[in-house]
Amino acid sequence: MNYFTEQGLTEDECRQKIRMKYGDRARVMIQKSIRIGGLFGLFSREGVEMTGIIPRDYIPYTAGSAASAPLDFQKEKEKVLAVARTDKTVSAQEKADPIQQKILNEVMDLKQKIQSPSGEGHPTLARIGELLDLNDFSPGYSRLILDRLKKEFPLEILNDYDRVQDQVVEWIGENITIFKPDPPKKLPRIMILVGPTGVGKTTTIAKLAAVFGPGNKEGRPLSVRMITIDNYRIGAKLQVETYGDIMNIPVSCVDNYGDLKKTIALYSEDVDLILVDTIGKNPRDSVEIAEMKQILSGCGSSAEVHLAVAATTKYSDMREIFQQFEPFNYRSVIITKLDETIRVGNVLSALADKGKSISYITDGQHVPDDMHRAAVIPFLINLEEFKINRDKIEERFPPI
Ligand SMILES: Nc1nc2c(ncn2[C@@H]2O[C@H](COP(=O)(O)OP(=O)(O)OP(=O)(O)O)[C@@H](O)[C@H]2O)c(=O)[nH]1
Ligand SMILES: [Mg+2]
Repeated sequence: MNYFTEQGLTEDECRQKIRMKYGDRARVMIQKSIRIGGLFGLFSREGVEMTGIIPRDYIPYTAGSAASAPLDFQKEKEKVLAVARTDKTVSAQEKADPIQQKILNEVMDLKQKIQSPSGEGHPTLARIGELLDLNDFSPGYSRLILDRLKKEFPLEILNDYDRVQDQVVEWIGENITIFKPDPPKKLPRIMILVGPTGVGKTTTIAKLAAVFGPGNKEGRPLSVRMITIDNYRIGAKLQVETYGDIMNIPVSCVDNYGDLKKTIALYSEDVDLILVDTIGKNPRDSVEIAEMKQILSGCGSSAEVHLAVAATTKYSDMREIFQQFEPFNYRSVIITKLDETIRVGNVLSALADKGKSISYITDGQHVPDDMHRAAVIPFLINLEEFKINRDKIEERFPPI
């Protein structure tokens, strides 16, 4: 009983109480603010609690007070320091003394704070974690960002929230890869779109046909042809043919390797670009995927395959789609239906996990206006609740 804990409404009141009870030699080791009095937390008042020790040669004023046994101050100090140094668990006897245990806990707590200069639990990290969650980034993606912050940023920089979040935005941008097509070795360039059902493949094929063909703003309108492998569904065939009629672009429908090969050979004479639309596939049906791959091999090895996925797809499904369409050896991903979601962390996490690049984004049903070449900036400016320094990111991620 060489330790004491006293409370008072003010620091002076508490110290006076200690002096009265234990004399001038009582040493206060821990002082903290507490709520005193009240009922169930109501009507309580601000107060002070002091915990400390009385040196061993002190003889207490009052018989029966908490300081009745002499304390080997040096020994106790060594004991506390030993625990702090080695993390050793205190013995049962030591644990039995609640005040001593309290002091040890405080010391351990301080020690832990000193030993975690990496900023573990720092409010800036907590806020960045919240924002990444809010934007639907995967837990793995968030963990990589937070670990990198802890590793690369000392505490004084973590205190500067704006600087840290600017850096996070930049890292997110660096993780986005934009597809750069190789200059075609020979014409025609063949682009094939594969993907799950209903993601917008046919609409995107029509948008591409319009942008490269009659609506080409980057040079002369290219000579474009559309081929659909979707020969079975009347509606699907009609859909492509209607787009073809409107744009005055010839459309062919085929359903096997031989016919596809012949059609490509026929067009190869005088065409710049062939766009191949495919039937939407259930990514889990590996037999259907293998059949489609066999038919598409009729396009030749120089054909560029692009995988279309809707931005609304959840992260785990998106990873599975990326995996299941791997047999097509797709060169890039087209993100469709960006207008139907405000959060893109799911998309960006899955792309980063699988190291995939993006070639186009589509954000509406209008042909051809709602399709754009992929770029980093639109993804960053749409991040929710991140403050975006537009000039800075535009300088950092110029259009390709
Ligand atoms: N909101 C929105 N809707 C889109 C977008 N792209 C396509 N759509 C719509 O999505 C629906 C399906 O589009 P399709 O182009 O037929 O999709 P698909 O992938 O060819 O479908 P399947 O051939 O059946 O696999 C249509 O109603 C389109 O108008 C987009 O970027 N945003
Ligand atoms: Mg279709």
